[in-house]
Amino acid sequence: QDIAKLIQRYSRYQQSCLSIEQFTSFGKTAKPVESFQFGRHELPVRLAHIIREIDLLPKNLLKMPSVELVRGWYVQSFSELIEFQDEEETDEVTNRFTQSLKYIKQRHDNVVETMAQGIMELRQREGDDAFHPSIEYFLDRFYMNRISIRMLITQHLLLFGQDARSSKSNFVGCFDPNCHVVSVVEDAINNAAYLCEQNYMASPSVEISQVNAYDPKKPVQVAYVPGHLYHMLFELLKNAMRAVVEQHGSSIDIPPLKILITKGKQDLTIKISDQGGGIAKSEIDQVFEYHYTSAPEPLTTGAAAPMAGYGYGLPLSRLYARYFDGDLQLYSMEGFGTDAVIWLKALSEEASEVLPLYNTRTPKNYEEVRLSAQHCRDWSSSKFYGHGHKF
Ligand code: W6P
Repeated sequence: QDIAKLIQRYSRYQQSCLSIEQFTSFGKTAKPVESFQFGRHELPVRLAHIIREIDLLPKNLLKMPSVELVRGWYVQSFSELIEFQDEEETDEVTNRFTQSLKYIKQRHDNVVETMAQGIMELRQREGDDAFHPSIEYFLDRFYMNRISIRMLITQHLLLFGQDARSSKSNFVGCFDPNCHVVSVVEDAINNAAYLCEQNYMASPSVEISQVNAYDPKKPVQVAYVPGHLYHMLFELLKNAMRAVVEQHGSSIDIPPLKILITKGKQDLTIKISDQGGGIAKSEIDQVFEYHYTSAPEPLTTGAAAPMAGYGYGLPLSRLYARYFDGDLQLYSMEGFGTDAVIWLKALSEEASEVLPLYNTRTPKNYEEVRLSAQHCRDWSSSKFYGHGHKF
């Protein structure tokens, strides 16, 4: 059957959003063949949804070689998975499926870099005018879809693959049902501080406190993916430490970072406060853009790993937070400092995947994002007349 037709068909199936509770209970009891039955349908559905959406990108971007390459990977993986639809549910087929997932995961390892490359090529060729706001909208959806697909594949491989973990730890695949938040925070602090020392010969100290509102004697724990939590914390801490050291580097007493971790009935919240001079309100949104144009050259002194200007770190971290229905925001007081806040769902049944879905109205949304950039000027303000208009 024609692959384009199949992609259309699968993009009309509904995606199944799983909660952390579902991931962990499934992971504890499911047999390989059940994971095969779920994955052989759900994975092509999620791939189809995003392939349809890639096809809505502006034509000039779609024609960039890197973007064509990425699209080709998605179609290839879709076709490989479709092959399993009518297969018998035997151990042999299940093993072949597992092997396939391993290769598919590898094929997509460099999607983020390659997509970024395509967008840079477009900018080099056509200038910043080629930069549709629809690209930011797309990338959030595209990378969220990728996070979700890699989660499904990773879970299957960790639970049923060649090097499936011996069940000594309490982990269920990449989930820790009792993730000790302070430990992950300390881990991220150590690595961010090390990087900061390498780059600036100094790093701020960090004061951690926690409040477990409903179980005051216990440390704050949550069912989560420690890898995702670490990723967000490391990114925020690098930014906070860099800001503080650049602001106070020469002085003897650098103001410490303060981290507050709280757990209520619904929310687990982590706040990182720095006194790094802050960012103006007008620049906060840009910090979450994938191609923050005025980003400085990667900050590095010699051989050390870069401390990073704002690259993809912050927008991707926010996606990790939102993936299980949490969020990540910055509150800044310019001239003083910044609070970065991560919200996670405290209850594993409420921590449910948030996925972009393709439906008949999706093309219209892209059109509207495109238009809203010029269209909805129904508040007067001098900043709208900044460039491009002569009066
Ligand atoms: C800053 C800029 C920033 C980004 C993310 C997290 C913390 C901070 N602090 O000054």
